[in-house]
Amino acid sequence: MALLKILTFPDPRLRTVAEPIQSVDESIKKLADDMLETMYEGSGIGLAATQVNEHKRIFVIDISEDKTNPMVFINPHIVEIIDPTKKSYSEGCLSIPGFYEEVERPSKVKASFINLDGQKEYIELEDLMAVVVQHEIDHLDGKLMVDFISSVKREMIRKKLSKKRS
Ligand code: QAP
Ligand code: CO
Repeated sequence: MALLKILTFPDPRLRTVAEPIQSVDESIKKLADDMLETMYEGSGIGLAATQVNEHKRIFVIDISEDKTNPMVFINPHIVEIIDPTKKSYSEGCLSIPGFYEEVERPSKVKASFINLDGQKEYIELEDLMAVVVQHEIDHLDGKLMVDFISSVKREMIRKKLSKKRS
């Protein structure tokens, strides 16, 4: 296992659109392992490959209280918006350390993804799982939670994080 370096907003590499994964081989399993270690080390609940400068369509999450439920999503898609009613959640991001902002997203969605055994899965998501999965898929498309807040707030965050060294 290895810790990976997390890119910080406004690093332009966070805007890269990630490429689909062709086969779930050992290099992908190692990447997933390293991403989980990096996410736990940063006390995160979700981390997308884009954030560690690997532009492949994979993210890891663990929303369990005791951090014992790692999940790996490969080539994820939102296949259906089951309940389009927007729900607001105070989101954080390991690439935007120290800032939490309210973001509205559809409250219930159906997602598909490939698991580490290379099999396709479908799951219905609501509550925090729906929020985190939509947030992580956005990363793979080069989108960040700050894209959904006011430009005044976004520029303030950009200025504060630009002054810090990473
Ligand atoms: C995405 O984000 C998420 O500012 C995952 O100083 C989180 O794990 C989506 C973190 C919440 C929706 C709701 C943030 C750690 C972790 C920070 C994270 C920080 C340390 C963020
Ligand atoms: Co994030």
